[in-house]
Amino acid sequence: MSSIYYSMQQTMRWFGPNDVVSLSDIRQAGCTGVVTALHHIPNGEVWTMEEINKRKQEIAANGMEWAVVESLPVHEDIKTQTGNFKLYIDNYKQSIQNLAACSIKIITYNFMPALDWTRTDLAYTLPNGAKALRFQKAALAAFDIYILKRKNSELDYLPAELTKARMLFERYTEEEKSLLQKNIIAGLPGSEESFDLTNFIAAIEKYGNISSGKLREHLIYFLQQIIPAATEGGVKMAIHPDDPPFSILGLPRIVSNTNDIDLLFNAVPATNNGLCFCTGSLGVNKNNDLPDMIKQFGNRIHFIHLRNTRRNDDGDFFEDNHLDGDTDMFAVINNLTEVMQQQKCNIPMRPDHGHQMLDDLKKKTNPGYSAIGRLKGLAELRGLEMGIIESKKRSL
Ligand code: DNO
Repeated sequence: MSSIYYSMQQTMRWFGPNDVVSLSDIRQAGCTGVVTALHHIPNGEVWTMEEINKRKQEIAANGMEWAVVESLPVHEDIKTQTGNFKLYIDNYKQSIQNLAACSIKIITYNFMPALDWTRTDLAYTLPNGAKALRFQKAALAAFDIYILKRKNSELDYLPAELTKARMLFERYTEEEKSLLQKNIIAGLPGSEESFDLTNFIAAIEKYGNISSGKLREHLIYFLQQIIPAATEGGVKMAIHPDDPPFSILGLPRIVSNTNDIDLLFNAVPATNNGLCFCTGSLGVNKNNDLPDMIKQFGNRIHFIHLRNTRRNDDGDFFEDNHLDGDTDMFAVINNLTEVMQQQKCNIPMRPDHGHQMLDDLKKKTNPGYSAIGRLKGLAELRGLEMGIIESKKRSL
């Protein structure tokens, strides 16, 4: 075996100049790459080379590179194939071309209807006092049935879930009700949309006639349009899986498991049509065998999010320490290491989320994206990867 050993490029997400975590903090955490987006450009508009270069230079001035775009947003009209979707697809292609011309060659995006990632509790206190993000199914049901009052929503839950949701809702104070609503629909960090109750109802009504089969057709159409432009520019597109990986609030979800992902790759075979392998999202479904998925989709994994969750039998989960939880992080990194040697590349990885802990408990932080929790996660993951690589090298 050659002496070059490929390993994950360490990166962190940065929400731009207004982020409380600075580029210097990210560099001190040991990162060489930054994951960011032009959040100030409205969804659907073209990212110009001028704006891209400005951001790129700011990162370079801090001694790092803009390694991955996360996200280049897919306009809701594209997902529903209504309104100006053709124009938005053209604009999307143009943004891909502009990014390619600026040498930024990995783009993450998602195709989740209306909402991006969803949690019900952003300050779940762990026994050690740190705070984690949590998804509680009964809380989501309580929001759905009693706050959103979605038509026929009761039909989506089991009798035991309905009872739990009612009991929970009856216990909520007014303040807790509005916090729950805000957590679910106001938009978590990085989300492309933010809603109040009225416009959220309008947004989900647009999906009234869109089954998961239809949504998949829309995604495949979108891929057929954009992947040739990506291939031409040498850009790797990395779709982010659904988080959580199941349907919520009656909305279809189509990137949740091996079968879903396989359908997309079979429909549009170019390997530029790839995946952001997010262990935190996929790991919530106990039927997803993550180490196995890495083997199966190895040549399509263009970006990695490492995070661990712990679920219970009710369908709830919370974000555990990066090395604890239901995902076997050793097996995940071990298989990713194999993939990188086969593909002969260093795949960028970011520690996805982290607990709010230590000094960050006193600060106003972006939920999931505080500095110290991510620093801890990254340090642990980096150590685990080094151990795996060194043991492979030394046993040769
Ligand atoms: C949550 C993130 C998501 C992700 C987007 C990608 O922390 O993983 O916001 O960035 O879904 O488009």
